[in-house]
Amino acid sequence: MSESTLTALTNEEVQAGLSLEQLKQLVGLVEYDASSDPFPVVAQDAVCFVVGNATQTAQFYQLAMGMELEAYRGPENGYRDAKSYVLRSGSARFVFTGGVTPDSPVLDHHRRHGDGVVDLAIEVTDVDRCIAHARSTGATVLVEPHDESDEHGTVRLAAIATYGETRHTLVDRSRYAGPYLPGYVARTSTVQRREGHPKRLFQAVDHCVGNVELGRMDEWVRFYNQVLGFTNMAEFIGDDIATDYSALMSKVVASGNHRVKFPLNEPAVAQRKSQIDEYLEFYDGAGCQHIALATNDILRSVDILRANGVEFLDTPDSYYDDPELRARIGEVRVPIEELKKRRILVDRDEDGYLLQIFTKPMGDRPTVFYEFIERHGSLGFGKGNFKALFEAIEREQEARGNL
Ligand code: TYF
Ligand code: FE
Repeated sequence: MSESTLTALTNEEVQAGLSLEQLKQLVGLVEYDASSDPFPVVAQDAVCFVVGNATQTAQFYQLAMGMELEAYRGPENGYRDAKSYVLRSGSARFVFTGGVTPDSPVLDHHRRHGDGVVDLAIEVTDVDRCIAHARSTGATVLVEPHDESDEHGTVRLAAIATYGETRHTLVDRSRYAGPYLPGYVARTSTVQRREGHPKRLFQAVDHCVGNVELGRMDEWVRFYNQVLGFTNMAEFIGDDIATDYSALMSKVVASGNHRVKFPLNEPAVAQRKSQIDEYLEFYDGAGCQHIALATNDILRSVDILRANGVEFLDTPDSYYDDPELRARIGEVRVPIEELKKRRILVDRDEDGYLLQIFTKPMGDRPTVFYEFIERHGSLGFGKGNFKALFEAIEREQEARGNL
């Protein structure tokens, strides 16, 4: 394998002070040979949301989620239609857009879907090659490859459609040094970090999950296999879990370096209404269900997030008191009591263990939520927790009257 095909740090990771060693631990980054990859993916570039009020959402993500404002685009700099705020936490970049003019298409999107993810943007090394491959494998090209420039340089951009009204913008930012994208201006937070508040509550995006319509999961797995060259990861939720715990099926696809991981869920037919059906009903179609954020100190992050008003799913005491769980988990970095106090879940597989916790839906609709995950060798997604997790989700679903 030549030097150039080895996984290198992205600019965002360098800016965040992350090393390859840390990324192996945080998100399970692996070395791979990009030279034979038809669609070489560098990293997730941004998670782009449409929200009802981007101005206040940007404040919430600074105040409660500890993110830093990095860039802005809006009427003040010639973009009348909408306001967009770009926030960072480590290498993770979120963009929040809200409509300004009453006829903005952003507002049409929001009317239908509510707050949600419109774009899982992906950084690539060669936009034209990726688009040529995507087109030849049957993808819908929404935006043709083109350059956008300003005094800081040039980015090459294109976009392909994925599930629902979600897209993947492809970005080559190797010739660009400005704030986010041309058209944006640098903006820094006016929010003061409080005493004792750490620099960041998460360092990177670990995975982004898509909910797709009944019977369409395998179609979307094939899309990621054939169009983006993603490979299937071992973890999946099959019929067994679908009928025993919760009516869903799930498979995971990942980019060659595993920086980008996309689990895909579909509802399964069962006696009860699936959590995926609830999502599809309230999002009005397929879309991004949860974003998992990698942290190197989930205990501290959860304490601060809770104090900041973020609500997490509850886990019953019986989860922690189960001798089978204790035996399976063995030694983790803190006593189980510390996890129990915070309702953090733990799972172990042949590679190591992981700690994880899930928020309640973040907005008004029961759609998008977050997961916080601290990996210690495990490359999984918490298979051992599916039962406890799905029961917790179903308790919430029931409280909403949607079960
Ligand atoms: O990403 C995952 O696969 C885990 C488990 O509706 C999960 O976080 C799967 C489906 C779901 C919620 C969580
Ligand atoms: Fe997850």
